[in-house]
Amino acid sequence: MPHDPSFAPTQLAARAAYLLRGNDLGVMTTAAPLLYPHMWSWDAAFVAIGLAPLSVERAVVELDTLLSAQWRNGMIPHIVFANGVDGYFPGPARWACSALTTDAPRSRHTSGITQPPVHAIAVQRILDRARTRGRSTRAVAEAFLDRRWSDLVRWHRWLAESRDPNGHGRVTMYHGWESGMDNSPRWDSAYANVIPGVVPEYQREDNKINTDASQRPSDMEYDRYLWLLEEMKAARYDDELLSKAMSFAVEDVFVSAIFSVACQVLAEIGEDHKRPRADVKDLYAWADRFRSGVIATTDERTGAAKDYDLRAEKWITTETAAQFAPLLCGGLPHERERALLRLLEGPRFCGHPDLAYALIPSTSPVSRDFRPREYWRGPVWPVMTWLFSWCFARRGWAERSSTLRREGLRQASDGTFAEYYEPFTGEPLGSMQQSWTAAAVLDWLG
Ligand code: 9WN
Repeated sequence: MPHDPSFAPTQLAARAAYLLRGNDLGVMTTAAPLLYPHMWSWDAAFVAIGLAPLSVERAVVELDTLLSAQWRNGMIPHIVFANGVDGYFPGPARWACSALTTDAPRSRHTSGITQPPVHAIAVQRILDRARTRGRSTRAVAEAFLDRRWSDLVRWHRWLAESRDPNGHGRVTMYHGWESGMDNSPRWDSAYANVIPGVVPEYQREDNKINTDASQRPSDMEYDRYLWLLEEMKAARYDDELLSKAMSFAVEDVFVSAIFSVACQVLAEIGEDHKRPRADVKDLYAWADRFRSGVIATTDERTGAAKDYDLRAEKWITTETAAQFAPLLCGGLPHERERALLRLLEGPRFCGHPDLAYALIPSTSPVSRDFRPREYWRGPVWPVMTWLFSWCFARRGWAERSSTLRREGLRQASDGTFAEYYEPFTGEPLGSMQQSWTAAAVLDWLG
C-alpha cells in the first residue's frame, strides 16, 4: 500500500502547538518565523484563537500585547514590531510613526495603518474556552475583559467614526495592506490610479526570503505600496487629512462584513458580561449599519458584494472571495442569499472540478485575474477557510461549516502549515510554519 504522507489529527495538533511555541517570542507570536518576524494585528487575533485551547492565559497575553500598542485615536496598528528584530521591510524607521504623530504609542514601534477587525471573535473564542476550565482560568478571561473592554470599544468606535465618516456603513482603507488581501485583483483599478512620486530608496526583504517571484507581489506593486506610505507620512497619519490626501481610498466590503460581525459579537459579550449599556447599544447600532452597508453593494440577482473606489467614484466588481461578504454578516433577502450560496458552491468557486479540495480560492479560477500561485490572486488561504467556517456555524449552517473544516484539515494534513496553497495541486506556498494556519488547525481540532 502506498504510504499516506498526511498526519493524523492528534499528530497534526501536536505539530501545530509546537509551531506556535517555536514562533513565540515571549509575549508575542511572530506571524511566521522568517518572512514575518513581528506581530501582525489580525494574525495575532487568530493566533489567540489557536492558543486558547492550549492555554487561555497565553492567549490573553497575546491580545494584551497587541492592545498595549493601540494608538491614542483607537486604531490597532497592523504591525507591532518585536524589539531589536530586523528582517522585515518596511520596518519602524520607514514608518516613523512616533516621530510624526502623538497618536502612536511611545513604548512600542508600530506601523501606521490598520488591518481587519477580527479581534472580538478572538475574545469570544477565549471566553468559550475559559468556560470549560477551572475557576482560576475563568477569572483570567474575566479580568482581561475588565481590563480591555474600553480599549475594544474604542477600537470599534474609531473604525465606525474615523473610517466611515459619511456613515455609508462601509470601512474605508487607504492601503491594500489594510484589507489584509494586499494584492487582490480587487485593488488593481484603484492602484492603477496611484502615481508614485519620489519614493525614497528601498530594498525589499520579502523576496530574499521567498525567492519565487510568482508567489509574491511584483516590484511595481511594491513601488505603489511604498508611495502610499509617503503620502501618509506627509499627512502625519492624521485621520482627517488621510481622508482627503490619500490617492488610494476604497470602501472594503469584506472588512465591513467582518466589522459588522465583530460588533455583533462584542455587543453580545457586553450583554453577557454586564458592560455599560451605552457601549452595547453603540455596538449593536454599528453591527446594523455595517450590515446594511454591505447589503447595499450586492447584485440583485447573484447577491455578490462589491467594493467601492472613493477616488474614481466607481464600484469595483471582481470575482474574488470578497463577493461572499454578505454570507459572513447576514442580511440578504432569502432568495438572494440562496443564489450567493449557489455561486459559492458552484463551478466558479468551491465546486470547480479541478480543485484539490472543495475550498474557497481567493480569486475564482474562471476569472481572467486568476493566478494559481500568486498570493491573493488565486491561492486558497487556510485562515480564510477558518473564518468562513466559523461564521457559517454562527449563521446556523452546521453542515457547510463542517465541510469547510473537514476540507481545511485535509489540506493542512501535509503538516507544512503553509500561508497559502495552490488550489489545483494543493502545493503549499508562501511562508511555511505560518502561525495563523497552525492556529486554525488547533481551533478545529481543539
Ligand atoms: C503586509 C502577516 C501578513 C498578513 C496579510 C498578508 C501578508 C504583509 C506582507 O502577511 O501581508 O502586511 O508583507 O505581505 O497579506 O494578510 O496579515 O501574515
